[in-house]
Amino acid sequence: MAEAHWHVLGAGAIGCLFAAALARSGSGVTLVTRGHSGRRRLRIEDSGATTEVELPVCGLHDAGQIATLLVTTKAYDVVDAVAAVAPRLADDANVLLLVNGMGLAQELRSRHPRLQVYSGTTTQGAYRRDPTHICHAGHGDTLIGRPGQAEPPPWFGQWVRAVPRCRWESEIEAALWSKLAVNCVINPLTALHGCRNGELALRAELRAEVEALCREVTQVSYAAGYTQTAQTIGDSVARVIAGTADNRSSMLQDVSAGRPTEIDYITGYLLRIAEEHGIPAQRNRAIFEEVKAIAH
Ligand code: KPL
Repeated sequence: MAEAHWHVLGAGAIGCLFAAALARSGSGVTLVTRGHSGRRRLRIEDSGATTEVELPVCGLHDAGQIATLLVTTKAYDVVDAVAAVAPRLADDANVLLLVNGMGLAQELRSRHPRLQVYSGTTTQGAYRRDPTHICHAGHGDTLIGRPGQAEPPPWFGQWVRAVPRCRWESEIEAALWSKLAVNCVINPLTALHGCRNGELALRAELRAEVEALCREVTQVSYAAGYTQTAQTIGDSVARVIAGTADNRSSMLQDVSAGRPTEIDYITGYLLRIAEEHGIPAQRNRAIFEEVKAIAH
Protein backbone atom coordinates (compact mmCIF):
# COMPACT_ATOMS: atom_id res chain seq x y z
CA MET A 1 0.00 0.00 0.00
CA ALA A 2 1.30 3.46 -0.90
CA GLU A 3 2.27 5.64 2.04
CA ALA A 4 0.08 8.60 2.99
CA HIS A 5 0.95 11.99 1.49
CA TRP A 6 0.56 14.63 4.19
CA HIS A 7 -1.00 18.02 3.55
CA VAL A 8 -0.19 20.39 6.42
CA LEU A 9 -2.65 23.15 7.21
CA GLY A 10 -1.14 25.77 9.52
CA ALA A 11 2.47 26.57 8.67
CA GLY A 12 3.42 27.97 12.08
CA ALA A 13 6.40 26.74 14.09
CA ILE A 14 4.91 23.38 15.11
CA GLY A 15 3.37 22.73 11.67
CA CYS A 16 6.69 23.42 9.93
CA LEU A 17 8.62 21.35 12.48
CA PHE A 18 6.48 18.25 11.88
CA ALA A 19 6.22 18.87 8.13
CA ALA A 20 10.03 18.98 7.92
CA ALA A 21 10.42 15.89 10.12
CA LEU A 22 7.95 13.88 7.98
CA ALA A 23 9.60 15.01 4.73
CA ARG A 24 13.13 14.28 5.97
CA SER A 25 12.14 10.75 6.93
CA GLY A 26 10.81 10.06 3.42
CA SER A 27 7.11 10.97 3.58
CA GLY A 28 5.48 13.12 0.91
CA VAL A 29 4.46 16.49 2.40
CA THR A 30 2.74 19.59 0.98
CA LEU A 31 2.15 22.80 2.93
CA VAL A 32 -1.32 24.30 2.47
CA THR A 33 -1.31 28.08 2.81
CA ARG A 34 -3.53 31.08 2.14
CA GLY A 35 -1.02 32.19 -0.52
CA HIS A 36 -0.12 30.83 -3.96
CA SER A 37 1.30 27.47 -4.84
CA GLY A 38 5.06 27.08 -5.24
CA ARG A 39 7.85 25.80 -3.05
CA ARG A 40 9.09 26.86 0.39
CA ARG A 41 12.56 26.25 1.77
CA LEU A 42 12.43 25.73 5.55
CA ARG A 43 15.44 26.09 7.82
CA ILE A 44 15.21 24.09 11.04
CA GLU A 45 17.64 25.08 13.79
CA ASP A 46 18.27 22.52 16.50
CA SER A 47 20.98 22.71 19.18
CA GLY A 48 23.07 25.12 17.08
CA ALA A 49 22.88 23.08 13.83
CA THR A 50 20.64 24.18 10.96
CA THR A 51 19.22 21.84 8.34
CA GLU A 52 17.17 22.77 5.29
CA VAL A 53 14.24 21.12 3.58
CA GLU A 54 12.25 22.33 0.57
CA LEU A 55 8.55 21.55 0.43
CA PRO A 56 5.82 22.05 -2.18
CA VAL A 57 3.18 24.59 -1.23
CA CYS A 58 -0.41 24.73 -2.45
CA GLY A 59 -3.15 27.29 -1.90
CA LEU A 60 -6.25 26.53 0.18
CA HIS A 61 -8.49 26.45 -2.88
CA ASP A 62 -6.17 24.73 -5.37
CA ALA A 63 -7.25 21.55 -7.13
CA GLY A 64 -5.94 18.18 -6.00
CA GLN A 65 -7.39 15.71 -3.58
CA ILE A 66 -6.28 15.57 0.05
CA ALA A 67 -6.33 12.14 1.68
CA THR A 68 -4.34 12.86 4.85
CA LEU A 69 -4.39 16.24 6.54
CA LEU A 70 -2.39 17.50 9.52
CA VAL A 71 -3.99 20.57 11.12
CA THR A 72 -1.69 22.77 13.22
CA THR A 73 -3.51 26.10 13.04
CA LYS A 74 -4.56 28.13 16.06
CA ALA A 75 -7.60 26.48 17.69
CA TYR A 76 -9.94 29.30 16.62
CA ASP A 77 -8.95 28.84 12.93
CA VAL A 78 -9.52 25.06 12.73
CA VAL A 79 -13.20 24.99 11.73
CA ASP A 80 -12.87 27.62 8.97
CA ALA A 81 -9.57 26.25 7.69
CA VAL A 82 -10.94 22.69 7.39
CA ALA A 83 -14.13 24.05 5.78
CA ALA A 84 -11.96 25.84 3.18
CA VAL A 85 -10.28 22.58 2.09
CA ALA A 86 -13.39 20.39 2.59
CA PRO A 87 -14.20 20.20 -1.17
CA ARG A 88 -10.73 18.68 -1.71
CA LEU A 89 -10.93 16.11 1.07
CA ALA A 90 -11.28 12.45 0.05
CA ASP A 91 -14.45 10.71 1.25
CA ASP A 92 -12.80 9.02 4.19
CA ALA A 93 -9.85 11.40 4.58
CA ASN A 94 -7.73 11.19 7.73
CA VAL A 95 -7.47 14.45 9.66
CA LEU A 96 -4.95 14.72 12.50
CA LEU A 97 -5.58 17.67 14.79
CA LEU A 98 -2.50 18.87 16.63
CA VAL A 99 -3.87 22.01 18.21
CA ASN A 100 -4.25 23.46 21.70
CA GLY A 101 -7.35 22.89 23.78
CA MET A 102 -10.22 20.44 23.40
CA GLY A 103 -13.61 20.19 21.76
CA LEU A 104 -12.54 20.67 18.15
CA ALA A 105 -12.32 16.99 17.21
CA GLN A 106 -15.97 16.51 18.25
CA GLU A 107 -16.94 19.63 16.34
CA LEU A 108 -15.20 18.45 13.15
CA ARG A 109 -16.79 15.01 13.48
CA SER A 110 -20.25 16.52 13.68
CA ARG A 111 -19.63 18.95 10.79
CA HIS A 112 -17.86 16.40 8.54
CA PRO A 113 -19.10 12.95 9.62
CA ARG A 114 -17.19 11.12 6.85
CA LEU A 115 -13.78 12.25 8.08
CA GLN A 116 -11.57 10.05 10.25
CA VAL A 117 -10.55 12.59 12.89
CA TYR A 118 -7.53 11.88 15.11
CA SER A 119 -6.10 14.06 17.87
CA GLY A 120 -2.60 14.67 19.08
CA THR A 121 -0.75 16.58 21.74
CA THR A 122 2.93 17.44 21.88
CA THR A 123 5.39 18.93 24.31
CA GLN A 124 7.87 19.65 21.50
CA GLY A 125 8.84 23.31 21.71
CA ALA A 126 9.40 25.42 18.60
CA TYR A 127 9.23 29.05 17.60
CA ARG A 128 9.66 30.95 14.34
CA ARG A 129 12.56 33.35 13.86
CA ASP A 130 10.84 34.22 10.56
CA PRO A 131 8.27 32.38 8.39
CA THR A 132 10.91 30.00 6.99
CA HIS A 133 13.33 29.75 9.93
CA ILE A 134 12.13 27.51 12.77
CA CYS A 135 13.97 27.06 16.04
CA HIS A 136 13.41 23.65 17.65
CA ALA A 137 13.66 24.80 21.25
CA GLY A 138 12.67 21.75 23.28
CA HIS A 139 12.39 18.01 22.67
CA GLY A 140 9.25 16.45 24.11
CA ASP A 141 6.68 13.70 23.72
CA THR A 142 4.05 13.49 20.99
CA LEU A 143 0.92 11.42 21.66
CA ILE A 144 -1.62 10.60 18.97
CA GLY A 145 -4.90 8.72 19.24
CA ARG A 146 -8.60 8.51 18.59
CA PRO A 147 -11.24 7.77 21.21
CA GLY A 148 -12.10 4.06 21.22
CA GLN A 149 -9.24 3.06 18.90
CA ALA A 150 -6.69 0.83 20.64
CA GLU A 151 -4.43 0.19 17.64
CA PRO A 152 -2.82 2.85 15.41
CA PRO A 153 -3.80 3.24 11.73
CA PRO A 154 -1.26 2.32 8.99
CA TRP A 155 -0.09 5.96 8.51
CA PHE A 156 1.09 6.10 12.12
CA GLY A 157 4.30 4.25 11.15
CA GLN A 158 5.36 7.37 9.23
CA TRP A 159 5.12 9.39 12.47
CA VAL A 160 7.12 6.87 14.47
CA ARG A 161 9.82 7.02 11.78
CA ALA A 162 9.79 10.84 11.63
CA VAL A 163 9.27 12.02 15.20
CA PRO A 164 11.28 10.81 18.21
CA ARG A 165 9.24 9.99 21.32
CA CYS A 166 5.99 9.70 19.35
CA ARG A 167 3.54 7.06 20.52
CA TRP A 168 -0.01 5.90 19.98
CA GLU A 169 -2.22 6.77 22.96
CA SER A 170 -5.37 4.70 23.37
CA GLU A 171 -6.58 7.09 26.11
CA ILE A 172 -6.05 10.24 24.05
CA GLU A 173 -8.90 12.19 25.70
CA ALA A 174 -7.25 11.75 29.10
CA ALA A 175 -3.90 12.88 27.65
CA LEU A 176 -5.50 15.95 26.05
CA TRP A 177 -7.31 16.73 29.31
CA SER A 178 -4.13 16.58 31.36
CA LYS A 179 -2.48 19.12 28.99
CA LEU A 180 -5.65 21.25 29.00
CA ALA A 181 -5.66 21.25 32.82
CA VAL A 182 -2.12 22.68 32.95
CA ASN A 183 -2.92 25.24 30.25
CA CYS A 184 -6.08 26.33 32.16
CA VAL A 185 -3.84 27.44 35.03
CA ILE A 186 -0.70 28.81 33.36
CA ASN A 187 -1.98 30.42 30.16
CA PRO A 188 -4.70 32.80 31.42
CA LEU A 189 -2.71 33.87 34.50
CA THR A 190 0.41 34.72 32.50
CA ALA A 191 -1.71 36.51 29.88
CA LEU A 192 -3.53 38.60 32.49
CA HIS A 193 -0.44 39.46 34.54
CA GLY A 194 1.86 39.89 31.54
CA CYS A 195 4.46 37.63 33.12
CA ARG A 196 6.69 34.71 32.14
CA ASN A 197 5.64 31.25 33.35
CA GLY A 198 8.25 31.18 36.13
CA GLU A 199 6.82 34.23 37.90
CA LEU A 200 3.72 32.24 38.81
CA ALA A 201 5.86 30.40 41.36
CA LEU A 202 7.73 33.45 42.63
CA ARG A 203 5.02 35.96 43.63
CA ALA A 204 2.82 35.03 46.61
CA GLU A 205 -0.37 36.49 45.13
CA LEU A 206 0.16 34.56 41.89
CA ARG A 207 0.90 31.34 43.81
CA ALA A 208 -2.47 31.79 45.55
CA GLU A 209 -4.20 32.18 42.17
CA VAL A 210 -2.47 29.06 40.86
CA GLU A 211 -3.69 27.12 43.90
CA ALA A 212 -7.27 28.37 43.59
CA LEU A 213 -7.44 27.39 39.90
CA CYS A 214 -5.85 24.00 40.61
CA ARG A 215 -8.46 23.27 43.29
CA GLU A 216 -11.28 23.84 40.80
CA VAL A 217 -9.54 21.90 38.03
CA THR A 218 -9.18 19.01 40.49
CA GLN A 219 -12.91 19.10 41.25
CA VAL A 220 -13.88 19.13 37.57
CA SER A 221 -11.34 16.42 36.71
CA TYR A 222 -12.75 14.06 39.37
CA ALA A 223 -16.31 14.74 38.19
CA ALA A 224 -15.38 14.06 34.55
CA GLY A 225 -13.56 10.83 35.43
CA TYR A 226 -10.03 12.12 34.78
CA THR A 227 -8.81 10.81 38.13
CA GLN A 228 -5.13 10.84 37.34
CA THR A 229 -5.18 14.52 36.39
CA ALA A 230 -7.24 15.24 39.50
CA GLN A 231 -4.59 13.62 41.67
CA THR A 232 -1.56 15.19 40.01
CA ILE A 233 -2.57 18.63 38.71
CA GLY A 234 -0.74 20.61 41.44
CA ASP A 235 2.53 18.76 40.81
CA SER A 236 2.11 18.88 37.04
CA VAL A 237 1.57 22.64 37.06
CA ALA A 238 4.57 23.17 39.37
CA ARG A 239 6.74 21.01 37.10
CA VAL A 240 5.69 22.80 33.90
CA ILE A 241 6.19 26.23 35.53
CA ALA A 242 9.70 25.22 36.60
CA GLY A 243 10.52 23.57 33.26
CA THR A 244 9.28 26.49 31.15
CA ALA A 245 10.12 29.32 33.58
CA ASP A 246 11.56 31.59 30.85
CA ASN A 247 8.68 30.98 28.42
CA ARG A 248 6.08 33.52 27.53
CA SER A 249 2.97 31.33 27.29
CA SER A 250 1.18 31.07 23.96
CA MET A 251 -1.75 33.03 25.40
CA LEU A 252 0.50 35.85 26.62
CA GLN A 253 2.07 35.95 23.15
CA ASP A 254 -1.37 36.10 21.52
CA VAL A 255 -2.53 38.94 23.79
CA SER A 256 0.73 40.88 23.29
CA ALA A 257 0.43 40.53 19.50
CA GLY A 258 -3.23 41.62 19.50
CA ARG A 259 -4.33 38.21 18.18
CA PRO A 260 -7.41 36.32 19.37
CA THR A 261 -6.65 33.87 22.19
CA GLU A 262 -7.46 30.15 22.48
CA ILE A 263 -9.33 30.71 25.79
CA ASP A 264 -12.62 29.30 24.38
CA TYR A 265 -10.91 25.95 23.73
CA ILE A 266 -8.96 25.89 27.01
CA THR A 267 -10.81 27.43 29.98
CA GLY A 268 -14.01 27.58 27.91
CA TYR A 269 -13.93 23.80 27.44
CA LEU A 270 -13.24 23.23 31.15
CA LEU A 271 -16.23 25.44 32.01
CA ARG A 272 -18.51 23.48 29.68
CA ILE A 273 -17.54 20.22 31.43
CA ALA A 274 -17.90 21.92 34.85
CA GLU A 275 -21.44 23.03 33.92
CA GLU A 276 -22.38 19.51 32.80
CA HIS A 277 -21.50 18.37 36.32
CA GLY A 278 -23.07 21.32 38.15
CA ILE A 279 -19.73 22.69 39.36
CA PRO A 280 -19.56 26.52 39.55
CA ALA A 281 -15.75 26.81 38.95
CA GLN A 282 -15.96 30.46 39.89
CA ARG A 283 -12.25 31.38 39.66
CA ASN A 284 -11.99 29.82 36.21
CA ARG A 285 -15.14 31.62 35.12
CA ALA A 286 -13.83 34.94 36.41
CA ILE A 287 -10.48 34.50 34.69
CA PHE A 288 -12.23 33.45 31.47
CA GLU A 289 -14.22 36.72 31.52
CA GLU A 290 -11.07 38.74 32.30
CA VAL A 291 -9.17 37.26 29.34
CA LYS A 292 -12.20 37.88 27.10
CA ALA A 293 -12.15 41.51 28.24
CA ILE A 294 -8.50 42.12 27.31
CA ALA A 295 -8.38 40.06 24.10
CA HIS A 296 -10.52 39.49 21.03
O1 KPL B 1 1.62 24.95 26.52
C1 KPL B 1 2.05 26.00 26.96
C2 KPL B 1 1.62 27.24 26.29
O2 KPL B 1 2.26 28.28 26.46
O3 KPL B 1 0.62 27.17 25.56
C3 KPL B 1 2.91 25.98 28.20
C4 KPL B 1 3.16 24.54 28.59
C5 KPL B 1 2.20 26.70 29.31
C6 KPL B 1 4.28 26.53 27.97
O4 KPL B 1 4.33 27.90 27.88
